[in-house]
Amino acid sequence: MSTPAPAETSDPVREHTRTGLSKAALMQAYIDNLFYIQGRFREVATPHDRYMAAAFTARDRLLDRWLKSAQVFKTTHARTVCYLSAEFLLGPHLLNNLVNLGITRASREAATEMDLDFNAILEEEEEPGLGNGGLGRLAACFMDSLSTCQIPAIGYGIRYEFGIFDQAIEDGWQVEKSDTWLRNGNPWEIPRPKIRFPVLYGGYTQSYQDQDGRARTRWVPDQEIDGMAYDTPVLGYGVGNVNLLRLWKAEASQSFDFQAFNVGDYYGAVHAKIEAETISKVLYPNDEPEAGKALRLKQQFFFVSCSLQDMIRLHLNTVGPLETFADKFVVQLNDTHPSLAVAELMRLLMDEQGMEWEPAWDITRRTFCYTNHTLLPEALETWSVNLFERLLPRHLEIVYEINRRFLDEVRMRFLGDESRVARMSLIAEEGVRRVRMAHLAVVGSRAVNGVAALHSELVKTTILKDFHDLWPEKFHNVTNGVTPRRFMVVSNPRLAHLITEVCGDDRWIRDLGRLRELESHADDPEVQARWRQVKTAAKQDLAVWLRQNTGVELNPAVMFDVLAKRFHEYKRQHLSILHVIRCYQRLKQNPGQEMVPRAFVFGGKAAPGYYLAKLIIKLINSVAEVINHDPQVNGSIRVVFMPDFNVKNGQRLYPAADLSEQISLAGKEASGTGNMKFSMNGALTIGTLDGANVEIREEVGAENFFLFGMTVDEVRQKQSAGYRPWDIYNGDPELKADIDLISSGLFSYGDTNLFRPLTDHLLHQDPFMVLADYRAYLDCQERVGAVWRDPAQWDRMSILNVARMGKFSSDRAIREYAERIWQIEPLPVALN
Ligand code: NBY
Repeated sequence: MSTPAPAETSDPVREHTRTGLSKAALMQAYIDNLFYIQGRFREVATPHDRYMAAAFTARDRLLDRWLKSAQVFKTTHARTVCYLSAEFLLGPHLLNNLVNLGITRASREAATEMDLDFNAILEEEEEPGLGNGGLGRLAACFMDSLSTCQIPAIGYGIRYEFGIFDQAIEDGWQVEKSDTWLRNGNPWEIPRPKIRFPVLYGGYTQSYQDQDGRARTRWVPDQEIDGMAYDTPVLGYGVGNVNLLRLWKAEASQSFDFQAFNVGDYYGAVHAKIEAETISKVLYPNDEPEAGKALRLKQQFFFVSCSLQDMIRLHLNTVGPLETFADKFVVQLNDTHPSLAVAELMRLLMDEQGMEWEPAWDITRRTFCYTNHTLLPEALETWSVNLFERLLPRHLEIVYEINRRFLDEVRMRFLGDESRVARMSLIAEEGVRRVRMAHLAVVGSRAVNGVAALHSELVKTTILKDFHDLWPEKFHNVTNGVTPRRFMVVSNPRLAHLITEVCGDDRWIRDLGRLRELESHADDPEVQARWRQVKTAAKQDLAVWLRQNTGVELNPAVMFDVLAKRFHEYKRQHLSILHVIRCYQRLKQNPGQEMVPRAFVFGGKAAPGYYLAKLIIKLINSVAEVINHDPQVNGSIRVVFMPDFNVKNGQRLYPAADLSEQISLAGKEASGTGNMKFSMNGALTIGTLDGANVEIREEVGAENFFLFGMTVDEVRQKQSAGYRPWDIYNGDPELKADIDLISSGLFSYGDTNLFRPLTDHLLHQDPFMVLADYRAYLDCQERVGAVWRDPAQWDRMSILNVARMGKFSSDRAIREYAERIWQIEPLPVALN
């Protein structure tokens, strides 16, 4: 038995040091780890040494629970969720693990007693940025909730050596810097050099007959690389359950390597090694697919193949025959990025395990479920048949065969409807032939879901309508959620304490519906005063950080109006900057006028190749430069761009926001999750009827939400009537003045061309209808200002927002997946 040392050791001091949760045990553990792992005395330890010693101290306590969980899962043959995702945007581990272990206070006290700066130790951690935005962060929230909800699970993904780039702002422009998160070592992962699988690419296929005379296919690849596992334990909050996040690193195949060495080709062998390692080298920094990137397809196949081989190995080792594979595992595909898994499982079952098509297909279809995250047609992933064939010839054959059988079914059901057949085919035939990954995912899955109610409806009626006609029962909604541990307890401890005090206990942390207790205190002046103090303190913290990192000073007494998310035209950061420009012009024209003072805070990264998104960042910084230095404005408006919006910086932002901007064009944002994070921290939302905004408004009440803008239907009508942004510009003098001010060169040192690509695009195309919603947005901002003038009213609304956010815990989302989609029950692991 691989029980950890403590249970068996006869040395009580040692036992205590590795697993004990008291202040004394933590102090001893820290000193031991500093000495035995970092090889340092306290006198000469660097800040990084101190962080590592603290991290190992937390990790020891996770490992103890992890082994217990593994034993329980193994002996009970537990049904297991495998969450396949190309991204896991985890954020810093240390404080989150201390919270989930329940030892934050003891750790803080231990640090104080040893004369260590606890916050400085936390700050030292470099976050693993293995994701782009919402999709990757959702996977991380789900890992936290899977463990907290006691669902046995494995997260499978890629251990990118370079995660999402670090963003710097130079002369107002975004500049990308490489993210070297592994440079100083990663104390949270455990390398598993023996858990390693070959991954094959290229070559050709052959037909042959097996011993029983059955026709079989053999794939003769021309490249083989290895995937090696790195495991990170993920502990749930206040439970003994620890799940596994298993990320794959690409390495040169050992067998390939030996071959090359044997023929004396030393340089060739080293070259092959470098080439193999590029596969997990870097995360693609796009939040939409980039066409034709062979390395990206290789990455997808790489982690999918390793993960499925690992699952088959686990199944054969524990349960037995593969016929029961779909009873043991359910595999959730996080978008189409892992959808090659459908073809790869078929290949493994048939070519490697000798199964026939029908039983293999039956298992495959019972194993997978697929989550869609986008409605934008340009963001639906496709791969050219040529590239697909060159890298994965065997999988293309399998895709063709799945398609042949599938289209027969469609023809049978919809006699004579050949245009439907063409629409539904896994292969798009117009132009260069392409494989439609979403169609592969739907055909190969037993459940398909969208990520908010509106989005799931639109999935059924637009992009996947034909599939919904065929299999209505396959379609589900599971509205996204976020983890209240990281986004409330970890990032906003003052608010968490206040809530615990007002609610009477801290059970809300695992049962977020209990926040409803706050409702009856929403009008209590004393609670309101404390609520306001908590918000102001968070704003002070943010102001200090922003001053140190950007030089811009904010007054914590003014409204913090925050827009932070990836930069994309559909998210309409430019709508917000038009409002900023409007406020500025009003002040200039009428200096004496009463205006609610605001600090506009922006944050977010743009894909490095997305020119317009980067130009919008430049515009924000240019507007900030002018406004912040205009003495006539006298501090009533300030604009600041927070560089490098990532999980760590998000945690500084959410607690400090008064107003949360969720202003995408209706029908474009699948769900949004930042909207939930802001609202949970007491920000009021100004937003459109898009994504999860709709449900947030339903929950908090229409009177506690600032709604503006066209509905999905109105957007459609306007588009089909022929949308003419130019007419709107000419019909609204204020709008015209705002755009003209940009064109005038005021924000670009007289250069009237710098922002022209943006203004021209708005005036003549405006695909996301910024101009159409401009007036409604300004009017709504007026209502925001009016409420702000009445602090008691604002505080009441803020308290009610938090009180009614229970639905948006990722625990609720995970329970819905578990019950409706995965058919899996919680399996508690005792906490000793
Ligand atoms: O997923 C986001 C949606 O835009 C957002 O509305 C939703 O709340 C969130 C979670 O469901 N999508 C997203 O973040 N997508 C990506 O980051 C992404 C990354 C890579 C690629 C495509 C999308 N890619 O094809 O490479």
